[in-house]
Formats: sequence, C-alpha cells, structure tokens
Amino acid sequence: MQETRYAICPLCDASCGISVRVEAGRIAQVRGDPADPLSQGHVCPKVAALADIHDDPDRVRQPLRRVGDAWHEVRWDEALDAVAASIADLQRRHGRDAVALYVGNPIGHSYSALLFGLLFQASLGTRNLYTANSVDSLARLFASVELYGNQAAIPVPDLDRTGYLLVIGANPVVSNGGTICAPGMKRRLTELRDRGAKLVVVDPRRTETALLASEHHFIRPGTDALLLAAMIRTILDGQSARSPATALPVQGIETLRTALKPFTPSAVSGAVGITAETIVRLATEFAGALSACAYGRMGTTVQEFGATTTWLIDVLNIVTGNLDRPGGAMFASPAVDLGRLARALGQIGRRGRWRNRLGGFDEFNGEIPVAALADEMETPGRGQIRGLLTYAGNPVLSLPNGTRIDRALGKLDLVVSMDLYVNETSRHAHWILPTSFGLEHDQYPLLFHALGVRNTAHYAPAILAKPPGVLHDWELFLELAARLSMRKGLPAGAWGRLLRATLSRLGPTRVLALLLRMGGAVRLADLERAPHGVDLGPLEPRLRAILDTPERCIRLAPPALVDDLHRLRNRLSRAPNQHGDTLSLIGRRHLRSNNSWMHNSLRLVRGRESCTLLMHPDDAGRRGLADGQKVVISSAVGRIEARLELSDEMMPGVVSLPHGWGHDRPGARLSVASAHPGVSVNDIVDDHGYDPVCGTSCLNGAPVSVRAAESAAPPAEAW
Ligand SMILES: Nc1nc2c(c(=O)[nH]1)N[C@H]1C(S)=C(S)[C@@H](COP(=O)(O)OP(=O)(O)OC[C@H]3O[C@@H](n4cnc5c(=O)[nH]c(N)nc54)[C@H](O)[C@@H]3O)O[C@H]1N2
Ligand SMILES: Nc1nc2c(c(=O)[nH]1)N[C@H]1C(S)=C(S)[C@@H](COP(=O)(O)OP(=O)(O)OC[C@H]3O[C@@H](n4cnc5c(=O)[nH]c(N)nc54)[C@H](O)[C@@H]3O)O[C@H]1N2
Ligand code: SF4
Ligand SMILES: [Mo]
Repeated sequence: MQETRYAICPLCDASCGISVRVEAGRIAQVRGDPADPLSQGHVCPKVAALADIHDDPDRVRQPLRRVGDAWHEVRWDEALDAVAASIADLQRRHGRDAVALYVGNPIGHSYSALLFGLLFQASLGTRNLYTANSVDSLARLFASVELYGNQAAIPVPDLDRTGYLLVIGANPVVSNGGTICAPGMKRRLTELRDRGAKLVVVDPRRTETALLASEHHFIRPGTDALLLAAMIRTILDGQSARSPATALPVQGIETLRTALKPFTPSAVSGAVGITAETIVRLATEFAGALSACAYGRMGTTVQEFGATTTWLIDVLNIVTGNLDRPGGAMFASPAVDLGRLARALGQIGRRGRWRNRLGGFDEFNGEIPVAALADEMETPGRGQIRGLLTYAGNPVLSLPNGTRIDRALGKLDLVVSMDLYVNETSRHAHWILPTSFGLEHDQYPLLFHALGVRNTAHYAPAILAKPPGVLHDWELFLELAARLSMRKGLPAGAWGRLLRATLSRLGPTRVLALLLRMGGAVRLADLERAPHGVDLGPLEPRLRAILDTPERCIRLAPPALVDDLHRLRNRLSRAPNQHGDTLSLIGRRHLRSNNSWMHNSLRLVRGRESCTLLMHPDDAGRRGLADGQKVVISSAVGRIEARLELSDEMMPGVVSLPHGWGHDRPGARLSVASAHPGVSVNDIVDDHGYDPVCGTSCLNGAPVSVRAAESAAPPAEAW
C-alpha cells in the first residue's frame, strides 16, 4: 500500500514541511511540501537521508547491555530497572552530583522530549547537568536574559522585509540558519537582493552566503565585538539626544556611550582587519537604511567574546531603532508562547545559584558549561562525576578536547546512552536505551516556531510506526523518572508515581493541546485539520509583551557585559599573528552533513571528501605546502592529520576544518561512517578555552600550527 503523508523535517532549525510517500510502512520518497506556508516546498539534500536513518541496519532497535566488548540485547524492564538501580546506587554512595546528564542538540527537534525531559531531569536531581547549549547558543541566551530578562526572548531578522542585513559569523545558505527558522535561505537572500536591499557578510571565510552578498569583509576570528563596538560608537557619536533608540523602552544608553568611548574605528581597525573608513561607512549605512538588521550565529557565539558580541549585535539593532519593527530584528508570536512557558516552568535563564564543584563556572538555567565536564569527570573527590547519562548527544566528537572526554568516559562506573546508534560516545555505554526517531512520533516545532521569520503553526502526527523494541523519548524519560523516584524512596516518590500515571495517560499530545489553548492563537484540532501548517501572518511588534526585566525596560548596559569591555580593550593590544607560525582555526558546515551523526548515510558521504583543511594559498606557500597534501594540525591539546585544500576564500592567517568527523574509533557500529571517517577537529580544540562571561567554549579562533605530514603523498582519488 502506498500513501502520501505530510510531516516536518526534524533535522535542523528550518523545520521544512515535507510530503512523504510511505510504502509498506517505510519511506519511499521525501519531497518539499509546496503548501507549507513557511518553507513553501524548500528542502535540502539532507532530507533524503531521513529514510536512511529510519531504515539504517546499524540503528539500535532493542536495549543493549555491554559486557566487556560484547553487546547483548535485553528486555526493557530489565534495562530500565538496572539503570535506575545503578543511578540510585551511585547517588546514594557518592552524592547526587556523582551522576551527570548530557543532553544533545536533537532534543530541540522533539517537543515531547523537551517537555518530558524536564521531569526526568528533576528526578535525577543532579547539579551536573550539561547540554550542547554551551557549544552552541548559550551566549545568545545569556545576552537575552541580560537585555530582555528572559532567555526565550530571541530576536530574529525580519528577513523578508529588511532593507539591510548584516550577517556576521553565520553561513545560513549552508546551515539554513541557526536560532532562526527561515527555510529556503538561499531564495530569501536572493529575493532580498532582488528587491534592492543590501546584504553584508562579515566572515573570515568567503562563504556560500558571502557569494550572494553585496559586500563581504574578512574579519580576524574573535574580533567581532571590536568591530561592533566601533560601529555603535560611531552611530552614537552622530546621534542626537532624540535617537531612534529613545522610542524604545531602554535604560543605560549613557553608560553604554561612556563604556564604548575607547573603541574608535581607528583603534580597532588593526586588530579586526577592516579599515577605519570601512567601519565608519558600514555604521553609517546601517544606521541610515530604511530598515536594517544584524544577525550573528556560531561565528559570534562560540568564541572568546561570545556573550559580549551577541549583546552588541542586539545593541546595534536597538540604537538604530531597528528592534521590534518591521524589517528589523523582531520577536515571533508563536502559538505556544515560549516566554510565558519559560516563566511558568522557572526556566527564564536564572544563573549563579550554584557553581560547579571545581569552580570557575556559574550554573545557567540549571546547567554547567561543558568546558567543565572533562575536569569534573577526571578530578577525584566528593562530587566527582562517576556516571554519565547521555541523551541524543555525541560529546566525544562534539565537545572540545574530545580525546580527553573519550578517555574519561572509558573510566566511569556507569555510562548510559539514550540514542539511536552505537557511536563514538555510546560505545562506552554500559547500557544503550534506544528511542524512536523523527517521523515515528508526532511533531510540533515548539522552539523553532518561536524563531520564525513569519508566524506559522504546524503539527504533524506520526507517520511511521516505531520499531517494536524502542520507546519514544518521552516514554523513556517517564519510565526512568518513575523508577528513580521509587528507588530513591523520596517523599516525592508517591507524587512521582501519580504524575507518571497522569502524564502517561495524557501523553504529550494532550499537553501540547493544553499549551496551544493557553496561547489562544490556534487549537490543536485546527492544526490537525491543516496538514501543511497554518499561516499566522508576518511578524508584529511585541516587545512589551516580551520584556521580563523588573524595570520593564531593555537593559542596554548590563554590568556583566559592560565590565567585559575591559577584557575586550585588552584584546586590542594583542598583536595579530598573521605571518607567524600560528594560524587561527575556525569551523565550517556542509550542506550534506549534520553535526556528528548523519555520516552513516551513504548518499550524504559519498563523493568528494569534505573533511579537509581549508587554507589560503599564501599561507601554504610560506610553509611549502601544496593542495591535496596530508598535513598535521597541532594545538596545545592534540594533533590530527587532514588533507589540505587551498582556497583564496580563506582569510590569510585563518584555516577551517568542519566538526563532527572522526568515525574511526574502535567499537562503534557505524558501517558507512567508519569507511568515511575524517578526523575530529575537537581533538585539537582546547576544553580550557572558553568565554569567561558565559562559559561558552571557544570552538572558533583556536591557535594551531600546520606542517606537512610524514606520508605527504596526495591520494590517487578522494577517499
Ligand atoms: N548542513 C548543515 N546545516 C546545519 C548544521 C550542520 O551541521 N550542517 N548544524 C545546525 C546547527 S546545530 C547549527 S548551531 C547551525 C549553525 O549555523 P551557522 O552558524 O550559520 O553555521 P556555521 O557554518 O557554523 O557558520 C559559522 C560561520 O562563522 C564563521 N566564523 C568563524 N569564526 C568567526 C569569527 O570569529 N567571526 C566571524 N564573523 N565569523 C566567524 C565561519 O567561517 C562560518 O561561516 O547550523 C545548523 N544547520
Ligand atoms: N568544533 C566544533 N564543535 C562543535 C560545533 C562546531 O561548529 N565546531 N558545533 C556545535 C553545535 S552547534 C552543536 S548543536 C553540537 C552538537 O553536538 P551533540 O548534540 O552532542 O551531537 P550531535 O552530533 O548532534 O549528535 C546527536 C546524537 O543524537 C542521536 N539522535 C538523533 N536523533 C535522536 C532522537 O530523536 N532521539 C535520540 N534519543 N537520539 C537521537 C544521534 O544518534 C547522535 O548520537 O556540536 C557542537 N560542536
Ligand atoms: S533545511 Fe533543515 S529542515 Fe529543511 S530539509 Fe534540510 S535539514 Fe530538513
Ligand atoms: Mo547547534
């Protein structure tokens, strides 16, 4: 039997609507859904790999227990009881923080896992909670708390109406955007240019996005805050007391003006690598545009000045009067109001209520930055992490100093992975608890609707049956939470049982229905009748409903960030090491790759090798290196070998390597990926490099040196 069903691609923030031909319970074909009001038929090459994951022979479809090197299939009851008993036992003997939880990126794509995960987290009661946030968007969340009082207040560029878009440290043509839901970026940016709007890209690499731009400027990694500070200073200098910003409820503009004094365009120009005249012109044009918007992503969040840079991006939008107005940076009005939900759940982004055991990091919203994880696992003493639970994450490849994480995982008393694969991380697990995936459960892009460049609401029921031996993520969370609260014999145990009984009877869909009803825009029943999704109109100003600061004002000059300007000023005296031995290492993404976990799809990995080190020909010439040659890349924490690819798309002094590769670790069960392993850039990214303001790891900008490998002969053919 064959039928066409509609669903939502769960792979990235774009959340494209898809039409899926299902034959005999399997995906026969996936296409973009032209009737989806937001994605309008757009999909990228990754979408075809959805079928590969669903059908992957390597996928884990029954709970596994590892004894030595051997994996044994076990029954769910046995696995759940044993895991709960081991967690409770470790916590009883060594304290509740002895068991840590790491939550990876895919949780963001499952509303049911997000909601029920909170319950599991509460039942675990550990302060050692880590997530991919601190290698991703923590700086963004931090800046939102400081400016607007709620981490859920994330402005998105009003792409389809703006007159001027400044993209700084993002490559949305490839990534399809992060912390923004705007499927079809290439089309949107082309239309932006076609209607006469300006697109400026600032990036140490002439990216696929830069190729669409009106202008592109190279920038030295980690110096964006200097550029932005000088632009804002220039704008404030030329602004009268009746600035556009004064129309917004802002506080602290004078403090800001004073704090930015030292950052003149000529003072920052040398460090940034952009002339003072260009900086002044960029500032003047941005301020003079009918509407304008600055947007930053991984290049501005996971670097030395992540929090400060993100704050200044918003400040630029605010002081030019471009926040909360059409064509500027706006807040979506999602059908489930995330800001309100965050408030109700106590998740607005409080911080500093505790620190990690070894010190150095404040908790943010209950989590500790991953920069602390390896130390917390390896340093003995009470509270040392002895057990790690991972949910939909692959820390061995995704976190800085992956080699060290790998080693530390091998020594833990308990590792439990709630995952689809025996991969680089879960090969260390004592237990793997497999879950359903993607189209096997219902979908509602809870987070991404709140980041939409247009207000839409889309619900899709499950369209594939889950394999009989797996649980839905939310079921797994409930089962573990219930067993844990019973084991621990907490007074909450009875409540836990009651809650579990109630919630499992309700199920996530009923909870979603309730949340939609509270939002008031649309009901679940309406969405069930609209398989392509519902259009709720263009973005509308709503700052006053968003603001959660006690003052009901935007805090333009929050002390934590203004104080960081001293550190930023010191950055000015650091000499650029362009012609020395050291190069600055940055990351990149590829259209056919998704973080660390989709390389087991043959159609995505075959063809030209993409895990190469990009370098400017001048840098190669100076080192006597040639295109295609194997090179050794060394840093303070490790060395890896990769194939060199020369290109003048790189800024001289900067090299780029993608992350998520390195599938040659023994014991993983990834038959395709292990034949196309690549190397893991995180083996040379230092876990002790982080932004001291918010604790985000510096994945971009690490100093490395590059030399020829011993066996330097270029390959006969790629792979
Ligand atoms: N195809 C594909 N799409 C994806 C993903 C994927 O793996 N593959 N991952 C998804 C995820 S989880 C995320 S978070 C998003 C990320 O989305 P993006 O942030 O758009 O993706 P990146 O390719 O990391 O882009 C970061 C850009 O910053 C530049 N850069 C590096 N350092 C600096 C710097 O110091 N200053 C400036 N100005 N620029 C710098 C890099 O050259 C790069 O072009 O993508 C999502 N979409
Ligand atoms: N050097 C460097 N490092 C980076 C980055 C970078 O740009 N440079 N990017 C960072 C970013 S932005 C991110 S988001 C992180 C990602 O880092 P992580 O979130 O740690 O890892 P992923 O590669 O996304 O792996 C996702 C895991 O979840 C599993 N999985 C997928 N779907 C499901 C599901 O529905 N249920 C369950 N239970 N499991 C599932 C997959 O099998 C895989 O093991 O990497 C970060 N690391
Ligand atoms: S852009 Fe993202 S959501 Fe859209 S099809 Fe590609 S991976 Fe899926
Ligand atoms: Mo991410």
